[in-house]
Amino acid sequence: MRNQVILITGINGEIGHGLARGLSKRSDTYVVGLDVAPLDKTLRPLCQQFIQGDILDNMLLGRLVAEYEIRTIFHLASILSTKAEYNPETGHRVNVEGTLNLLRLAVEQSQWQGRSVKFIYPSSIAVYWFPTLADKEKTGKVKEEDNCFPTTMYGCNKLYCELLGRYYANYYRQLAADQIKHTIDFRAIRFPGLISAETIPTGGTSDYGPEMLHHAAQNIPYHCFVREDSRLPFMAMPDAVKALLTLEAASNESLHRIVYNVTSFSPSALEIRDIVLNYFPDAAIDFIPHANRQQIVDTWPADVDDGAARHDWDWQPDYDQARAFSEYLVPSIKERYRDTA
Ligand code: AKB
Repeated sequence: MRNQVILITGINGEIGHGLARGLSKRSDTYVVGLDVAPLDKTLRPLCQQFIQGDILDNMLLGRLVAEYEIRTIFHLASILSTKAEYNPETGHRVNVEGTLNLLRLAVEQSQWQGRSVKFIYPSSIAVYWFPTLADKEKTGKVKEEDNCFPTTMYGCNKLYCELLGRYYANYYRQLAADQIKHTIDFRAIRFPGLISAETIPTGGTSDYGPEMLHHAAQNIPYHCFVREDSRLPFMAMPDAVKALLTLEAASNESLHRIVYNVTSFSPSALEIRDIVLNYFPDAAIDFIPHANRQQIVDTWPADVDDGAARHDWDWQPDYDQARAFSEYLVPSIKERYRDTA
């Protein structure tokens, strides 16, 4: 008998750390982690099996089908927006071809099991585009169906993979004589910038938020790569994990869409600096905008409308801006750097 498992790809990543911890609180979970890098030692107690490998390796994915009965896939493996801009073709291969491989694996699994496999996909605010700052400011909270004209490889990848998930869930092999009954139950969340106390982001456009805080806690001067007035939606990592687990657990009947916005707070970069200085008054933080990265930030939304998630699956962040810093980020980050600062 194969173990019934939850597969987390990219488990070593920022969301992966939080999700593995969140799932470990459930009694009946058997988590299989997959990552190109060796498993982070802090994750060892949280992951029943770990496979080091590449989501582009079809032989490896074939082994997963043979060895496990995968009930849910959290497909977190991705190359974030900034990193993908430095190598767009690699970004496309990992973000799109890798996702296609996992969608095919999920369909194959669902055929073996005779029931749908849940596929939970973290999309991003990177799918949105505003031509001018005036448009961005005038729109305020953007809805899921508006402004989806991404101008980064990562944003294009995320939008296309949302559509791929919808295809595999509802239209896969629609012309075949033997229509397959069960495929996948695809559900996606468009995440804002995420701030974790446990990990530091690598290669995202929204990284200035978490970087500023982590640098201050280590007494390292920080040159913020966006203007003071730059504004994006953000969320504390525990809320991102809450959103993934809540959406995964939601009944099919309650869901009226495949892709959902979620968010919590939308500070300007200057407001983040002021909050950070409040907790780390000696922090050296200045603003030296990187013109090209600034250009991306200016096209992303200042805020998103998460009304559909609140209506369909009772989404509600636990951490607003003040609580995120006072009760989660600052205490945990101070503890993390206690011996280094
Ligand atoms: C990035 O900045 O690339 C990510 C995101 C907002 O999707 N953190």
